[in-house]
Amino acid sequence: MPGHSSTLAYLGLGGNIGDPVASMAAALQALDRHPAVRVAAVSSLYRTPPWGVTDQPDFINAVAAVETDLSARELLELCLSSELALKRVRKERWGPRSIDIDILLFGDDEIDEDGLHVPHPRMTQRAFVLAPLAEIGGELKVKGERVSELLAKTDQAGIVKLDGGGAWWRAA
Ligand code: A4P
Ligand code: MG
Repeated sequence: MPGHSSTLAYLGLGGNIGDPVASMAAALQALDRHPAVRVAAVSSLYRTPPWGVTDQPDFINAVAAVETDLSARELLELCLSSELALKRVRKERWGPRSIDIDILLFGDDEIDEDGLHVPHPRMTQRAFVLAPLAEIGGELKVKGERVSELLAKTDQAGIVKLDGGGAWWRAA
């Protein structure tokens, strides 16, 4: 399509029930199979202490960059539908919150609509988002500040980058 430009979006993935790595890998594979989405880069996996409600198991988190011709709203709907499909599959075995997918960034867009806020409003305070994001996009700016600088201001205690690099989602 001449003159058509796709958008580079960043997704935050996380889970702490069942087999979050398998769920996150399945979600990224499903997104990559969509004709209008290509997974362009994926961070390592990180084991992260629970943020917010701390009385729950550690999370596994990662960030993926996807190149897409979809609108932000369409991408959100695609993410939510693959979340739902995975939760439905996992529900019998492991419980309901095996995976969460957030749209962190959608190009340089600033979106404040019902049910869609981009950049993700809480991402600048969350080391479990910023650490994997810095790995694949440390030079990106969020509301004028570099991701690597935002990360340096957060509490990274207990966050562990797991070995194996960014290929984990293809193997599962
Ligand atoms: N929504 C609005 N904007 C967005 C966006 N940019 N991306 C709406 C995705 N969704 C967006 O999502 C509920 C609704 O938010 C969606 O249906 C969509 O219409 P949600 O993920 O259930 O909740 P939330 O409002 O996005 O909350 P938030 O802040 O993402 O909190 P969560 O998801 O409840 O947090 N600790 C660690 N270490 N690692 C984690 O991954 N995750 C959570 C869950 C808590 N603590 C964690 C982690
Ligand atoms: Mg969320």
